[in-house]
Amino acid sequence: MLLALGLAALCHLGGRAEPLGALDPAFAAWLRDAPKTAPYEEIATRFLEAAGRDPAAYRASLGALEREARAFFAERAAPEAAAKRCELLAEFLFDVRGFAADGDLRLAENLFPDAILERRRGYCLGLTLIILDLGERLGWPLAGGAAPRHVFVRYAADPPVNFETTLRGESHSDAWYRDPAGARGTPEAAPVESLTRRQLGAHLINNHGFLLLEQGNGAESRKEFLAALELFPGLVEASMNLGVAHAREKRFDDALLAFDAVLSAWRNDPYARLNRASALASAGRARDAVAEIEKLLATHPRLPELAESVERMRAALNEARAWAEAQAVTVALHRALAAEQGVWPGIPGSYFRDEGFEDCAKTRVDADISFRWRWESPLAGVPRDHFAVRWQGLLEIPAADHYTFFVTCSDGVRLWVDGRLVVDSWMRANDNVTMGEAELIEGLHDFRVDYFEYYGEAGIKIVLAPKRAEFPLPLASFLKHLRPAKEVAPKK
Ligand SMILES: [Ca+2]
Repeated sequence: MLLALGLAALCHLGGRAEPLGALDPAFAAWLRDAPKTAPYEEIATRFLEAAGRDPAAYRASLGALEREARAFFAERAAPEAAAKRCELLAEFLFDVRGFAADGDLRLAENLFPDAILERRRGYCLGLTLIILDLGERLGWPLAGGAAPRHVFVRYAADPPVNFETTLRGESHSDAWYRDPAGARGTPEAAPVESLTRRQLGAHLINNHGFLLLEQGNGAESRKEFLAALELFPGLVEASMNLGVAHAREKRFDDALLAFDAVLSAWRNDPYARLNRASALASAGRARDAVAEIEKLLATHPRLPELAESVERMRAALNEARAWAEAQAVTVALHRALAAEQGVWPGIPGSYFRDEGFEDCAKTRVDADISFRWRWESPLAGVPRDHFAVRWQGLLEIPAADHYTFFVTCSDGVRLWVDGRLVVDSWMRANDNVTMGEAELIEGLHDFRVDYFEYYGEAGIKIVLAPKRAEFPLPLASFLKHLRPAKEVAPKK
């Protein structure tokens, strides 16, 4: 798994590390006029100075590393072939010297080369800068390489050899970095290319800005994203980060413009679409947000961040009382997931040995929510009194209609559809008879029921009545769940 680079998302909240100061703009000014062959050591030195750090410590550590590397290569009759050299470099850095990749993008120590040398841990960009500096000292023709959201090392040879810092120096083809299948969310038609030194410097500024943004310093971060874009207008990551900075400060029009810039460079980029959809939802443009999610699902239904993002967006829409749109994003997500995983009847129920949903005894799939346990325990290992059940799965609505949930239970119950509380009767009562109503659109909805038994008789029964139907229907025919990895075969 590659480490993402400088990818800000609307979901991240800042402020856990020591506050960073803004970069001295002198660094960007120097990069603008620096010669094409400015040494990597000078880039690292000026970057550290601009960040208010001590470059002397970096240079001393790198000098020591260089001496060790020279001794290591001298013992091994240093080969001339690029691929072999890269293999030996990987062995030296990762096996002998113990360097490791650290995926935490919000940790400043993973970016600054002096801190990386001290900790022997860093993320792709910081590790790359160190290796470029070291390689240049050894007289090797190294350059930075860039794929979307990622920077790596390239040895200029025929053919060039790529050196993946986050995978212990493994060598992979450009096609591997491009990954058009989108399994890693790599945008279509995104280039894999070598970086000039100025472009590498722009990456450093962008990632420094990302740290500021994550710390909640939006104003200074935007200055750095703009400085990075001025040096390297094709730095799509900086446009993305700029959009996130705008969105967090509720300048949604500016944010949308920035995300559009990302999408024009990286067609169908799923993260730009997610950020766009979030910004639209936050701006109150619920229908446009749903349309954006539909587009995203068409190209990247398996994106790991998808479910969480949709849930957050749905919460925002529910809060704005855009009920239909909140349902629409959920139904769209489930349609895509169902096509991948399959939908099974029944709903998973987790049975707890307490009333507070803390001590789970068992999770099983229940065909219906219709139980009369009376004075008995619901299942082995769960007490007769003071227990709780949480059912969580899908509700398949066959046609848009006004639906009423009728619940009888002992004792308390709460019921949610697509994150919206529809039934709320959380109390001790042996004859708890309650109901709730909702306009529901067609499709697979999120469905959750929390139930607790206090004392005495226990049981719960839920039926569902569409306005058009003559009688309430058993819930069983509506209950579904996505097939998890491990599951017993469903009954019937
Ligand atoms: Ca009871």
